[in-house]
Amino acid sequence: MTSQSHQIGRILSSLSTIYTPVGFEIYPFKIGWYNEQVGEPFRFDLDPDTLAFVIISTPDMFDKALVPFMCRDDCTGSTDILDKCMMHYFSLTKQAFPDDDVETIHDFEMAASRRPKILVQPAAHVSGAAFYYTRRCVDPDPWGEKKKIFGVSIHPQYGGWFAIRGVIIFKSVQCPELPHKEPVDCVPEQEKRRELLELFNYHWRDWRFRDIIEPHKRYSEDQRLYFETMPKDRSPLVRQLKGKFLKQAENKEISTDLAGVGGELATQ
Ligand code: B12
Repeated sequence: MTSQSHQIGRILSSLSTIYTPVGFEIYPFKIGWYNEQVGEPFRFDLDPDTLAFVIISTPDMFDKALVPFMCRDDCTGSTDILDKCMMHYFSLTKQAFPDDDVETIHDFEMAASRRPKILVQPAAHVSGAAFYYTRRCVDPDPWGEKKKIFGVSIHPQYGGWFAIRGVIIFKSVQCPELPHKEPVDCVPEQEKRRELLELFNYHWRDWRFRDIIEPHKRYSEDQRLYFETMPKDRSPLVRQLKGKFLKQAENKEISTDLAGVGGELATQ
């Protein structure tokens, strides 16, 4: 094993300790791979071999990270509790690597130009995490130039039942030897791709695009209800989720150790 792959292995293992137990997945990529795919304004002015990771939330994240976080935080279901929870988990990486130049970027962060700081779908694609389907992969294009069609990423295990939460960049770590992993093309048929893009663009509220392949796991009823409910109406649901979580913890159905949710949060 070279010292470089040893270093990447060490970083990956620390990140796994933080993210895997609470329902996230992590995938390494090189900044150069991302820069090659996105337009000029989105590129990073970094060495192309710079090491970065995409962070994905699986259906388990809700029960393992968000609900425990709600229990610790004095939360009533405000819009930003999810963002706050993600910020907390991203900050754990900075804490774990105090001597490295680490930049974390969330999916919701905007640059001064009001553009997203990171396009997470291309990042997930180049890391091999989830195939990014856009109109470019439907030939001939059935929609016509004037129609705006947004692209969608599909995960080989979770279909559309996941989210891409952001990236973590290790600015001082170069990884020229990192092997490139192609994403799994789980929607190879042209007709299915058209259907996927139409479901995502015109019917995303009914969740059907997420089932374009048979997923290993979907969002739970609780999770769907939570996301379907307007933030202003979430308080009763949040109370109920907290009660359910604490009862399960009491009955030892789940660990009472709120994995990674530091005590300092109670005062935040
Ligand atoms: C802005 C935004 C919106 C806007 C505009 C949508 C859009 N795609 O532009 C609005 C508000 C409409 C929106 C809505 C929704 N969104 Co939205 N949105 C975003 C956000 C923040 C940025 C997307 C963006 O601006 N793209 C800009 C354009 C220019 O990028 P692009 O089309 O990919 O093209 C560039 C490159 O990708 C490249 N390129 C082009 N084709 C290809 C092909 C390949 C293979 C590659 C590698 C590169 C590549 O060239 C282009 C030039 O740079 C992302 C999070 C993020 N930070 O990325 C979430 C995101 C795309 N949204 C998401 C979701 C789920 C939704 C909603 C369902 C609502 C929701 N949050 O539940 C709806 C559904 C869309 C709809 N029908 O309205 C998810 C999609 C998940 C997935 N499985 O793909 C994302 C990734 C958020 C996340 N955290 O997971 N969204």
